[in-house]
Amino acid sequence: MSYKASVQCYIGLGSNLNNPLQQLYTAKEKIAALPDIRLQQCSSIYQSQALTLDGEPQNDYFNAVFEIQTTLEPEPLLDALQQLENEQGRVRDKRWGARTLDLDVLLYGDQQIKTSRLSVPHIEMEHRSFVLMPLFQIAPDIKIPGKQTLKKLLEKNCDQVLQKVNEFNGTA
Ligand code: A4P
Ligand code: MG
Repeated sequence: MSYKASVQCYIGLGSNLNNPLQQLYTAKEKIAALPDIRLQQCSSIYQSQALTLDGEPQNDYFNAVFEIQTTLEPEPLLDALQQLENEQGRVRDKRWGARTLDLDVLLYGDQQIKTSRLSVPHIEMEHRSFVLMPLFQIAPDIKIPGKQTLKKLLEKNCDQVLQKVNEFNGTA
């Protein structure tokens, strides 16, 4: 990592294709190996039913959240994550379609970002217990800019069924 100031970020991981647990383990190794990123914390892995847009059934998802420190600006961070998605065989056919690996920028420091490529905080995160729960596990006091406390958001989404299924063997 260079001596540029680094920013604390949270990345959401999701997979529901081609051995999702292995996809997440591979993603962890690849993220930890990126030169401008330091992997600080990994949540447990949680399983949940796929949220879909078209009602077509999909395999269950496995989700997790990582805390990283990075010297990358927001869009170069997105580029690096999308390259990892591509390396793990991500095919973008339809929105919210099944995927080998999805890497979302949930939070980038305390910044609110709105560009053609990036909305941060991630636009859907406040409605998703499969994001809020793993985030709460590793950063219970984190502030989500422009939103209620994480605890309040979790209470609002408490009807979503989520099962903790695996660990990443502690921190990186
Ligand atoms: N983009 C904008 N903001 C961001 C951000 N904060 N992080 C843009 C990452 N990308 C961001 O994403 C489409 C475009 O969103 C990107 O090119 C980027 O410029 P994509 O990954 O290609 O497509 P997508 O993932 O299908 O769309 P979207 O809207 O990002 O979907 P989500 O929010 O990722 O939801 N059910 C369960 N149980 N668990 C899941 O993880 N995930 C989804 C997908 C649906 N159902 C799920 C889950
Ligand atoms: Mg995505």
